[in-house]
Amino acid sequence: MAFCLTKAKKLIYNHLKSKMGSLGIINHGNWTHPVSFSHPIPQNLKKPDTFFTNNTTLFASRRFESIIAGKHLDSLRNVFDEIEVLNFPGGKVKFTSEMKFLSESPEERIHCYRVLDDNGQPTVHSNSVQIGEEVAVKMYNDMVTLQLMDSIFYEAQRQGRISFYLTTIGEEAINIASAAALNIDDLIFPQYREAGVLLWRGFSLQEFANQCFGNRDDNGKGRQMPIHYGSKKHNYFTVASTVATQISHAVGAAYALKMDGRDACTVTYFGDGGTSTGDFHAALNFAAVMEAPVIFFCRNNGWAISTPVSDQFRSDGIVVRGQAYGVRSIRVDGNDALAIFSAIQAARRMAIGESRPVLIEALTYRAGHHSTSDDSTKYRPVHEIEWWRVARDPVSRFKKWIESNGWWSDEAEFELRSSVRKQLLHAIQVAEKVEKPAIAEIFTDVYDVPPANLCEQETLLRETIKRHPQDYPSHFQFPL
Ligand SMILES: Cc1ncc(C[n+]2csc(CCOP(=O)(O)OP(=O)(O)O)c2C)c(N)n1
Ligand SMILES: [Mg+2]
Repeated sequence: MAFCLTKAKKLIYNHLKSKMGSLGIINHGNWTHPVSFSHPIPQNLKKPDTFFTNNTTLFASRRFESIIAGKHLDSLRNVFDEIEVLNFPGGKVKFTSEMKFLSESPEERIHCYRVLDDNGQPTVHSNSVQIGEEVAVKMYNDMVTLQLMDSIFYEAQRQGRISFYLTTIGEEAINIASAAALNIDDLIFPQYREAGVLLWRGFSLQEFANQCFGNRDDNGKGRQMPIHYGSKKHNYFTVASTVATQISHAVGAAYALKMDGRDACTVTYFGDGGTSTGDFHAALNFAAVMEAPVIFFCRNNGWAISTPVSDQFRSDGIVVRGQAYGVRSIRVDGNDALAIFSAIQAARRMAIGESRPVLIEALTYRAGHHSTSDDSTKYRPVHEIEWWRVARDPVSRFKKWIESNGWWSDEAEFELRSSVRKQLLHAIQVAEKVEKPAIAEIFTDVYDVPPANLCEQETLLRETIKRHPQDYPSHFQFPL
């Protein structure tokens, strides 16, 4: 094991060599734990490297009864006091005589990177605006489309046409700007509040509607709850409800990309709540050690359903945990599309070019309810929600910027909103009319040979349909 003595190495080595023999006369009688010196000093201990590595406590906390051994120990201690830096396993560390505990919190919280101010104007010293008109306008188009999709699908759920829905309100910039800075070859491992990434990649409104209605054209064959999108074509892994399980998948996939020498990284999205799971920590550590090209994108929106971040952790958010694991990290304003774009672009370059993980913590606020199963006014003030919705809306902030560049107009706004609304209503009407998938599909695609319990469930379902045919659509009849 590498164990360098950076100061007075030679001196110590010689000193130890001369003292080794006398250590043999130490009285072991009162030692509380067995140590390796109860027998003549083994050959390998004559090397100072091994000697220090295995027996540092010998000089720090053991009590020696032998006066002779005690004297030797004192003289060795003096030598150690001269050492200022040691290369411990894991790296060099400086010694200090000051006993100082690390503070539980920094004096100042880590700063938040932003490019646009609240009025949509670039901050004075910012030179990060590298987006041209075409990309900027597409970004705005997709943010508005995401907003409209959320409001129309949310209403569809309220009307009982779909069983569940979950919006991205307040996180449109996170969705679209991060997607815009990536390459289609980069693999996405999403949580569930990143539908905009898929939208940016070309998943059509009809495909979104098919998934939410769970019809025959849904990629998942209707076997998942609404909003659990997935698309192989768009390199977007299927959403799993189990919070944070995607994080470690992204690390493994990133490692595979690296082994294959691919010019791509993986990106995994998760919320503040996701970081309260063991998966997050294991994934960060694994990525750091394996130098996997993965971008960890944490949407810190303040809430995990009704649990505020103050009940989840006491660290300065998520960004500091990256450093704790040896992962390069940045905190960005999650309501500033340009800051997100720049940070992701730089993170991608580092992840692939330097083969390393990068963590981005986007600070934002979940401006909608958690889902259609939630009423967030029961646990947070309405005026707080309103303030974030109006004063901090990421979409209108970005709009101000494209307007001030002369890339957007009121006419374009009107045209966009009415066209997207029409497309969405049409998509819903179509999706609603498409048949449900064949019921036999419930049992396919997972096992090559279905296990006994699955066969048993299939038999039970057959019997139930036979007994209550009126409760099932006609095409659910046998054979399944
Ligand atoms: C392993 C697991 N634990 C708990 C849940 C229940 N659950 C669903 S969403 C959620 C909150 C997650 O919050 P966060 O990660 O911050 O994402 P956000 O909803 O804020 O976008 C919880 C606890 C779950 N789905 N999976
Ligand atoms: Mg959250």
